[in-house]
Amino acid sequence: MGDRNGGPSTDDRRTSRRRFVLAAGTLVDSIGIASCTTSEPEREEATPTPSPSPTEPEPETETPAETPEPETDPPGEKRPMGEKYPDLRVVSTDPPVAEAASRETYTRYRTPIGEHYIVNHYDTPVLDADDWTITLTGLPGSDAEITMRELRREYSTTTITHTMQCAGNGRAYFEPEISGFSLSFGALGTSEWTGTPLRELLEAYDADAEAGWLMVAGADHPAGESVFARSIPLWKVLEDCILAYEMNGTPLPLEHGHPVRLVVPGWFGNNSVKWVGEMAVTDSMLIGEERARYQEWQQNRYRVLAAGEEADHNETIDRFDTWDQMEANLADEIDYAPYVYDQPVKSTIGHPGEGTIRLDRRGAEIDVVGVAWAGDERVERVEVSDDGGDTWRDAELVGPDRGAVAWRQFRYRWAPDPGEYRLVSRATDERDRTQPRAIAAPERGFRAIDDGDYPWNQRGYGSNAYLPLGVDVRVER
Ligand SMILES: Nc1nc2c(c(=O)[nH]1)N[C@H]1C(S)=C(S)[C@@H](COP(=O)(O)O)O[C@H]1N2
Ligand SMILES: [Mo]
Repeated sequence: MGDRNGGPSTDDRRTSRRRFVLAAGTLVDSIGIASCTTSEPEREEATPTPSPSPTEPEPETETPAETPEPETDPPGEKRPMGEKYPDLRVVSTDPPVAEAASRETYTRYRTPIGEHYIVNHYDTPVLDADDWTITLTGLPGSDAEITMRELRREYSTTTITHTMQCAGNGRAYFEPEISGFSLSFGALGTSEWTGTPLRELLEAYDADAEAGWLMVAGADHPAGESVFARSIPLWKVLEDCILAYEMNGTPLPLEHGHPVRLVVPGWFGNNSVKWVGEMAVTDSMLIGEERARYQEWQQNRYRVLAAGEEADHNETIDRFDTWDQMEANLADEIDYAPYVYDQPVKSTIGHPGEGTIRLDRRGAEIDVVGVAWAGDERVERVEVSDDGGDTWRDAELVGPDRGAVAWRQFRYRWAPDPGEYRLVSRATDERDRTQPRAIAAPERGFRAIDDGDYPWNQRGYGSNAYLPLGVDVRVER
């Protein structure tokens, strides 16, 4: 891919077309795709790239798409999504929703802005950073108005590499079909988010560290519509949440929350409220009359509801791992429907994608590469299967290790004979929890967990089942 923006970048590091030497065990930003090319069916006669033999040094592989980040000088430019983000597959234009169009996104460590999914429930607001303020209430003293200048100048600046995934990623694989944005594998990305640690800000205003929750609300709702707001437990806010104003070293693009968004590391994307306008320290989650217009997205929408269940409203809960809540619900240890918070362990193959691979000689190897993440937990292991999950082989964890909330890359050297394969990957986290097999039928409810499957749920949230995420590959010689 070329330089779409034409003009020179402000940051040479981003535009320099770095080359990465691929050697076994070397940490690379982009895992090279060795040996073979995946060709579209109609381009089958394309000459395959010669395969290196294992004893020869591997060729230098250019990063497939070191695309420059789009120019996003505040307040940025609002353009049709398909035009502004040609590497995304547009799922909806009103509101704007788009996911990574190609699995190649998951061969790279850092997701370029142009390949990072977008999920907006309302139209993208255009806000002016220069006179933007965040109202902070629920303090022992008087309410505060925080300017962008204060956020940038008066506290330390932190950068977090965070793997964000929409709770609806994988919704397209639910049967019966679920209405709502039909996202498959691409509502997932890992960016570097830079901003102010909320701990410092809250301490500066003497916020009560014993209060249970922080309410964070976006400014994107049209008049009269429910406010996009989330209640985040204060322990998590104080641990690692930031108010971010940069993404991958550039000012936040409009669609990603310009001028400021919350980032809740490791948790599903719905928690990372964009266009933050209001925050309040509270004793309970958003509930009751007082903030009636703020509750929809906290109490009703982002809940894992089995068929026929209704969302109950709660003042407080004490488990935040989404999968733990599902298990606890099944075991009758909790009586509330799970809230969508921490992400369960999952992996996604980046290469090869669906299609035909030509081998140029017997024994040629294909690198099966991808990413694996587990929310607040570390990934312990990734396995790959070429027979739809009947037999498994360990993949290597490679590339940067930036802590639990950022994905790991994996690589498996595959030496297939000609034939047809269903490639799948399965990750396991540090608590030995692994990906379920398939998405169960609605009738199974949360009992699906006992069968090794993922529970079907009304809004198609949170699936980490490995089978539907697999790729069909045909190998020819
Ligand atoms: N104010 C506001 N914040 C929001 C949303 C929204 O619609 N409004 N969408 C949420 C959802 S569902 C997701 S998955 C992430 C997506 O962030 P991204 O578009 O930067 O990838 O933002 C979250 N924050
Ligand atoms: Mo989402």
